[in-house]
Amino acid sequence: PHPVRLADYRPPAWLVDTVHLDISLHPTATRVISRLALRRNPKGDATAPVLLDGDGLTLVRLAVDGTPLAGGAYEASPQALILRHPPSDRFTLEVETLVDPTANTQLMGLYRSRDNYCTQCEPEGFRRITYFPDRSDVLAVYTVRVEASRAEAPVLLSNGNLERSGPIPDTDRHYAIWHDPWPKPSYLFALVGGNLSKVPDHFVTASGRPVDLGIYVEPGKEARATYAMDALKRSMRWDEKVFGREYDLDVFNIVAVSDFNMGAMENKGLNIFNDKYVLASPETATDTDYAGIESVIAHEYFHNWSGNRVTCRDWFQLCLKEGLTVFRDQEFSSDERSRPVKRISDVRTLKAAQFTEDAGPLSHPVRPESYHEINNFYTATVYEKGAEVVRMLKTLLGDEDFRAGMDLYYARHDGDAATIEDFLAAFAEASGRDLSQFALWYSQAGTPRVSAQGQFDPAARTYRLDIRQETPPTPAQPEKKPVVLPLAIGLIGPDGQDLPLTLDDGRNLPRHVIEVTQAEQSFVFTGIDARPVLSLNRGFSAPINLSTNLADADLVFLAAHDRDPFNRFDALQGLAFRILKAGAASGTLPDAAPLIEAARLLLADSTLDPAFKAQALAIPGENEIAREIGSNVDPDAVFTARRALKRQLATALGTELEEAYAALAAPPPYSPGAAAAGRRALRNLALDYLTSGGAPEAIARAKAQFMAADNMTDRFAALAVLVQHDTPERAEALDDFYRRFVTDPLVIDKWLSLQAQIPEAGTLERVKDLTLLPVFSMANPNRVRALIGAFATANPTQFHRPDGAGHDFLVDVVLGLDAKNPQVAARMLSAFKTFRQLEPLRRASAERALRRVAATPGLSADVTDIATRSLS
Ligand code: HT7
Ligand code: ZN
Repeated sequence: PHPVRLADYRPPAWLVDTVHLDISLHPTATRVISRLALRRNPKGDATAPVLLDGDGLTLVRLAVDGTPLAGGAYEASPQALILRHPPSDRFTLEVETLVDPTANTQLMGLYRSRDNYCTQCEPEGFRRITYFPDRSDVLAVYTVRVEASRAEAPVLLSNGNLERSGPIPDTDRHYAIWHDPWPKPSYLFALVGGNLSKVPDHFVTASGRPVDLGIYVEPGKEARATYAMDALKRSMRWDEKVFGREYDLDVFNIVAVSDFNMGAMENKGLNIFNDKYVLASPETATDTDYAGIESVIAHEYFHNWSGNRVTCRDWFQLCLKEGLTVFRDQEFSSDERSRPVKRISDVRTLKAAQFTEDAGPLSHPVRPESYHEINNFYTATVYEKGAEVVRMLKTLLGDEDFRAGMDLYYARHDGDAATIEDFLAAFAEASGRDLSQFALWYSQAGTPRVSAQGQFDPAARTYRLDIRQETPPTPAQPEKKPVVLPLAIGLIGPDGQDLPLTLDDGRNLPRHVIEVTQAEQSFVFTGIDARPVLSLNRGFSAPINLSTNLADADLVFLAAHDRDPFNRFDALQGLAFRILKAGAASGTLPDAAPLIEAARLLLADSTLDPAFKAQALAIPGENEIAREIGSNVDPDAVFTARRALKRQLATALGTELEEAYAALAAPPPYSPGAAAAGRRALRNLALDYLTSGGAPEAIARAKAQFMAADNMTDRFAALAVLVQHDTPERAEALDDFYRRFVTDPLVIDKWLSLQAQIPEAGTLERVKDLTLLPVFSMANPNRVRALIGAFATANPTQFHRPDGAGHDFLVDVVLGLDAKNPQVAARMLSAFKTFRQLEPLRRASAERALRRVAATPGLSADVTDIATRSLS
C-alpha cells in the first residue's frame, strides 16, 4: 500500500455542517443512524464524488433527503461508501449501520470495557462506528441521541451539553440527547454507556460560567477519584491564569475505563481515560502515579483549546496539538510542583524515549512527511520533542512575545483546522521575528550534536566559545542544515557566582541565551578576569547532544555551584556517565572519587530540595548508559558497571545515606504533595543504595519498610529494592503483595512490572508463567504493558539474552496479539527500535526476530509498518 503524504494534502471535497446520530446500544448489534448535512466545499474539487470512510461496517439502509437509495445509486463496502452522482451540492444523507462492540478487541471505535460501552475515535476510529469523511479538517456540529437498556447502561453520555433524557415508554430502555455547539472533527466524538458512579463537583469560570464537573468511575471506586477532580479544577484555573483560556460548555465529564490503548482522550466535553490516570488512593497509588494523574488530567483538559477549539488540518500536524499540549501540561506541573525537578524529569523522559527513537531506524521529524499507519506516529518525537520545540520558541521570544503569539494563534484560528505554518506565523507576527530557519525543527529529524569548546585568554581577559553543530543522517534525510539553537549560558567565576556576560561585538544577551544559527559559530565574552567554568544549555534550553571540553574537576565545581539546578544535576550525571562508560568498556570502574565527593556535597546541602537530590543522586539507568555508549553495547557489561558503581557510592556515602534515611521518615498521614513526595523519593533512594550490597540487615530493613508502610510509595519502593536480591524475603514480599492486592488490577500491574524487570536468568520463564495467571490478560493493554512492555523495555540483560530467547518471546507475543489489538502489538514491537546499538551477536538475534515478524503473512498495517521501518 502507498503511504499517505503531506505533499498530497487536498481540501475536503465535501463538508458536513451538522451530524445527527441516533445510537441504540446493544452488546453485539448496536444500531447507528446518522444524518449528515453535506455540502460541497467551494474550496475543494468541484467534481469529486461523496466519499465516506468506513472500517468493518455493515450497511443496513441509505437515504438521500429522506428518500431511500436504490442499490445502483451508491457503492458500499466495509471500508467505504461512495456516491458518484450526488443529487445536488447540498443534501442530507441518512445512513444506518450495525456494529458489534463486544467483538471489537482493537479498542478503536465503539467497544466494551468491563460491560461498559465506550468509544475511541482518534485518529481513525469514527469510521468504525459510521460512514463519515473521517478526517480532522471536516468540522461539524453534533447532536447525539443514545439509548440503551436501563439496567445495562443507566448512565448515557456524549459530547457537549445534555438536552433531554428519559425512559422510552413501554420498554426497559431509556435515552439521552446531547448537543455539542462547537464544531468538531469526528476524532473528538465520544459516547459512553454503562453502570458508572458519578463523582460530582462544580467550577465557575473567570467570566462566571458555571460548569458541572463529573468523573465517572466503577461503583465503589468513587473515593479514588478525588485527586483527579482536584487536579482538574486546578488545571481549569491555571489555563485561565497563564494562557487566558476558559472552559466553554456547561458540562465537563471524565470517564475512567479499564481497557484503553493509551493514557486518555480529549473528546470535547467528555474525556475518556485509562483508569490508571484517574484512580488513586494512598494505599494503591505511588507518588509517581499521583503526578501522572495530575499531568494527564491537565493535558487532556488543556486540549480543549490546543486541539479542540483549534484542531489539526491533517495528521501530519499532530504535533500542533500534542507538542503544544505536552508543553502546556509540563508548565502546569512545574507551577504546581517544583520547576527544576519537573524539568529534570521531563528531560530524562525526553532522552530516554525520544533521543533513542531519533538515534534508530524509527527516527522521524516532529512533523513527518509520510506515513503508512498514523497510529504509529503518536511518538515521543511528536509529543516530547514537539513540546521542546514550543519551549525553544518561548526561550527565543521571551515570555511576553510568546504569550502574544499564543493569543494571536487562538484568535486567528479558533474554529479552524490549522497547520504548523499557521502556528509559526502567529509567533513571527507577534514578535516581528523571522522564524523560517526555526521551522527546520519541525521538518528535520535527528538530534543535533553540538560541541562547545571554551578557551580563556588571561591576557585579553576574554572567554571564547567555539560551537559546532551537526545533525546526523536519519532515514530518508541524509543531509541536514544547521538549526537555530537557543543556548542558555552562564560563565561561573571562581567564587561560584555568575559573571556578567558582555560580547565583544557589543551585542547583549537577552535572557542569557546565545542563539546559534550556523554550523560553526564563535562567541567571545569580554572582561573576564579569571578562568570561568562554562555552564551551557542551562535548563536544557535546546534538545541536543552536547559535548564540551569540561574536565572532571569542572563538573564537580558545577555540581556544587551552578545556580542552574538542571546543570547541577547534569554535571553529576555527566561524571557518572564517564565512569560507567569506561567501566562497561574495560570491565573495571575507573576512579569514582570526584563523583563521590560531588555526591557527598550535594547530599549534605541542606538548602536543596530532597526531590532534587533524589534526581541528582540516582545513578543513570541501564538504558541511559546504553544510549550514551551508542554502539556495540553489551547489556551485561552495562549492568555490571552500574551495579559496581552503585555499591561503591553506597559504601563511600553509607553514613550520610543512613542519616538521610533516618531523617526523612515522614509522619503520617500520607500527603501526595510535592514536598512530602520529595522526601519519600530521597529516603527510598537511600534505601536502595543501602540495600545494594545485599547485606542481611539491609534486606531486613527493606522487608520491614515493606510490611509497615502505610502508603503504596513506600511499600512499592521497598518491594522494588527487595526484588533485586534473590532472598527468601523477596518471595515473601511478592506473595504478600499479591495477596493484598489481587483484586486490584492497577496494583497488580506494579507487581507484574517489577518481576519483569528482575535482572536474572530466570526472569523470562517467570514472565511466561505470569502470563498464565488469571490476573493477567493479553486483551488488556495495561496488563500487557506492565508485564511484556516492562520486560522488553526495562530489562535489557534479560530481553537481550545472548541466546535470543527474550527476542523470540516478544515476537511470539506480538504475533499473537496482532490479530486482536494491532496498535498495542505494534507498540510492543517497537521495543526493538534500539537494536542497532547492540553488540553484533545480540544485534543479529534482534534482526532475525524482526525478520520473522516481517515474513509472517496477514499482519496488520501497524505491525508491518514498525517491522519494515525497524529493518530499513
Ligand atoms: N489525543 C490522544 C491520542 C490518541 C489516543 C488516545 C487513546 C487511545 C488511542 C489513541 N490514539 C491517539 C491522547 C492525547 O495525547 O491526549
Ligand atoms: Zn494529547
